[in-house]
Amino acid sequence: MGYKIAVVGATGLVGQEMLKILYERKIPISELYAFASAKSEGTYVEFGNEKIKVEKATADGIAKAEFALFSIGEEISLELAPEIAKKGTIIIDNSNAFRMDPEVPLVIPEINPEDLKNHKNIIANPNCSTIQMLVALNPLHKRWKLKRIFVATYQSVSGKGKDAIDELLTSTSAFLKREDHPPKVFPHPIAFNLIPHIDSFEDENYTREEMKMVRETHKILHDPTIKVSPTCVRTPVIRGHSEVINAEFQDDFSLEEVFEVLSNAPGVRVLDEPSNKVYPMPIFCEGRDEVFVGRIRKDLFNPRSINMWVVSDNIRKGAALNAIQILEYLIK
Ligand code: 2RA
Repeated sequence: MGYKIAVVGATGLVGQEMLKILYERKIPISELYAFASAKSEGTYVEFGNEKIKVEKATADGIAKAEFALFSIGEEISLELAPEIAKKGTIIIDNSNAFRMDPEVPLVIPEINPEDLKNHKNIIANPNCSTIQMLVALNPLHKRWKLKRIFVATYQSVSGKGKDAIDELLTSTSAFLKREDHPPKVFPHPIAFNLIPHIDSFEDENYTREEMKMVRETHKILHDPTIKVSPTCVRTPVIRGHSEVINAEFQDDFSLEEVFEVLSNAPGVRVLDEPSNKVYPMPIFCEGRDEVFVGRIRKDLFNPRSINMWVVSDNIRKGAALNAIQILEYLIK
């Protein structure tokens, strides 16, 4: 017994991670389809020891599957997903296309799996920077109620895809050889630099990436009163997003209680032994499922606030793994 599953965007970083995780977690599959844009048609992707031929993403093709994991970009999701959903396929979409649609559940399985009950064949996967922030904060929110979040992200280039990784590597090498390497993927050189600009600018000079963190937090926690103050920054790191978080709660707590709650929280791993130089870092989180939390300490001037440093593999828990955990809920 198994399910007919399609990975749509199978040649991208997230699509390939989805195939890897489907295999690792032994998801029961009777037929596996790989779809991508026309330029990858006829190429092959790996699934365990098998090679799967990539088909061009079309509504009729994808509708052969019972479940379709989409990571092919907002435009194609908007074009294909509604039609495929009408044909009965359940879509878990990793793009921004449907996240704020009131008819579409936006789900982090550790937090709001009950929202899956009311899906209408499209479910949205949240943005990577929101997922890791909320996996770390929700257990504390359940105990002491969040009032305000200040967050600064340090996002790796892989969040922008394979071309962005290539740009980091080639521009780093060019920089070391003192050669010119004008940026194509990023708005400024990324090698040996930080770019406080991810996605386009919206109202009030916040970026779309920053506003995703605000709006998605409100939707997932069902609480539009939580004040979220984000700044998103691209860093010359290949994989793994990091976040500095200062969170203020409504009720009193001790630091020992925070450690206890986080140590027992689903999907969280506390790495916090400053005297032994133990704290999360992106190079050690690559390929791991957990959201890593460290540098946990009380705010010096506000006893109801804490500071922490949160790191996670943005391609895995920030995208592919979260989608497959949603799938696991649906087939359970
Ligand atoms: C990024 N958040 O890191 C995006 C990917 N979804 O660019």
